[in-house]
Amino acid sequence: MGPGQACTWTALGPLLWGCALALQGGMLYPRESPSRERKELDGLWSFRADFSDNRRQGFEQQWYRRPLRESGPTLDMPVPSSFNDVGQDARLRSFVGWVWYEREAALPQRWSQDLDTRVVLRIGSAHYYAIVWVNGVHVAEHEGGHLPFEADISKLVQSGPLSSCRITIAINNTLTPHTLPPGTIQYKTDTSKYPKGYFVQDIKFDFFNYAGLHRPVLLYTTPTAYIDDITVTTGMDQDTGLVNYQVFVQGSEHFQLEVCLRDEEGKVVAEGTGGRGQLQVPSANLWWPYLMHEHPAYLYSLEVKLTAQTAAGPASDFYTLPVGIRTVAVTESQFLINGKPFYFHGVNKHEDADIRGKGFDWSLLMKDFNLLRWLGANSFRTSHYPYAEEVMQLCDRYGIVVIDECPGVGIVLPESFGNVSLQHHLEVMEELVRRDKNHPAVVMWSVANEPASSLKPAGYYFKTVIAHTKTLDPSRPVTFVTNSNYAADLGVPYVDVICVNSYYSWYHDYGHLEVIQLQLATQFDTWYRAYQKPVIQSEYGAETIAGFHQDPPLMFSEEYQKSLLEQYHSVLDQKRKEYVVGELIWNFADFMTNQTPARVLGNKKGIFTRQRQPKSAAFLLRERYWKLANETRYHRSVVKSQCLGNSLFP
Ligand code: GCB
Repeated sequence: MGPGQACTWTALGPLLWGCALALQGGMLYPRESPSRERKELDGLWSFRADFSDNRRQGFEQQWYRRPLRESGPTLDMPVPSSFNDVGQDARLRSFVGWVWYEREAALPQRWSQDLDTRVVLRIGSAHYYAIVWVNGVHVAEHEGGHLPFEADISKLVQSGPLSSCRITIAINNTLTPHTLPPGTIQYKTDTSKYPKGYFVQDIKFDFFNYAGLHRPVLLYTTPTAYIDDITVTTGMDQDTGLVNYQVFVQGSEHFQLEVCLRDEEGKVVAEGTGGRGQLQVPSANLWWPYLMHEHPAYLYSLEVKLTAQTAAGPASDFYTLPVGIRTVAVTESQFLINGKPFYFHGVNKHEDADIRGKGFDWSLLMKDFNLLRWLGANSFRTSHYPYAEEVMQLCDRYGIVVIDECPGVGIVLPESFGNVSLQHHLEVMEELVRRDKNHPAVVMWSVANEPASSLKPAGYYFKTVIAHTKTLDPSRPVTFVTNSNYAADLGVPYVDVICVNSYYSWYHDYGHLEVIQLQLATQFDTWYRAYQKPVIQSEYGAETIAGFHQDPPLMFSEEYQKSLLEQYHSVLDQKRKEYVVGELIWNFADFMTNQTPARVLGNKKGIFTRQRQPKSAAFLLRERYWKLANETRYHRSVVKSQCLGNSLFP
């Protein structure tokens, strides 16, 4: 399929998406093993934005056919990173349309010569729509900026005497009413005010639409007969852990599978054969959240070995998957992990930082996890899109519980509730579940944030998305996030847990902290009375400029943020004894948004600055979270054992 056929380009530029993706195969994270190799392609890529009026020059001149530098001037662009904030060109910061990335990759000789090797190109995230060529040949297309996609490029790299391959990726960040998240292009046609052809991208969500190759790009190999996917669900029978596994194989009809589960010491605790089965682990170590057990986040290793008959003879493939044994359940008023009540005391995050925008960065990731643990946070929501796979792996390893959200944010236009959008939303949920289903840290799916779900089609729309998600994964509850103002929310009846955002004394009754307690108590009682489901305060907070001080507290000062939080906490302390099962602050850190008069260099509701330095509220929250952890019966000794060096528990 050529680029012209893939999508419909309006005369003036941005895209109307018409391409439905058929989901094929698994999306196992590429791990090295005796049968698999990886080659990272991070670093500097050649880059060129297509500034032509219709943004189509790159396709008209087929920039993918030759080295990009031969098409015109290119920039050096780091990968992973957003392209927006790296340079000094204001036009690039707000660019809407196609940008082109290119890089040559030198291949180990055996990859191109050994015909029993399968070579795969994997792109962790390309925001928003991507088309990929290798040596000028179209190999993949993908819609959606927060989930990985792959192309099997073996035939291409094995078809001639090649020692390298040229990878070209064209990426379009245009959002339409049918993308997730949605957006619209507004054409400004008044020539007394705007130059000819002028347009801007309008979005209804509150974070900057960063774009580019945001996550690692890599090549990896498998044998031609290979382990394509593994699905694991876990349970408990008394103190025996149950690990149900299913393994999918591609490339051979004649094969054997052996699986073995090892504990953290490397000891084999259970073994099995065949494509599906149940492993039983006597006296299992459960995967517990951070601060809930003296040994949280216990991970076993599921080793899968495939032995297949291929035309060239027998071949083996090995893949090792970390497995946490845990259960999740929801009652009328509780969220249970391993049968014990779990209270979410955590944060909402964004993938966002200076210069790199949404680009993945190990140092930033470790800093964030160190801050989360310093704070005593046991959970976060991936507001408002799936985060990098490496983030999810760290959550598994550190016991940070995740509400895993899809990019269904800013869905407010009536067109965004039609069949085209619905179909795409279902596909995104499939991609998300396929990617994250095996993470013990993920305890709930969130299908959207604050959609305009009082609009008539919203009831059917969300009923369908939630039901579909439950079919994809019957092992986890499903939610979507509403707002306290949306009394007529047509989606809420279908969720398992009610997640509600509210901004009392911020977007309403500005400056009047004294009304928070009454309004918040009313909010909780109203939602609980209507549905008898556990409730999470999924967002609350106040805009705060670090270093602004006012006593008595005034809006935007650190004191106001602290006082607002304290008012919320006193109601949360009453209601968590009844049916409130969590509180997630908005937001972990300040983050970039579109420029508007209501935002001062972005959203400043972070308890940390964008550079990850604490505001006063961070210390308040830290004290609260450690106390919450300490109060719970099961946690007491645990918190003591994990608080070495924590002055709150000397
Ligand atoms: C919300 C949204 C979040 C915004 C936040 C705010 O309700 O879910 O995306 O950033 O409010 O600060 O206005």
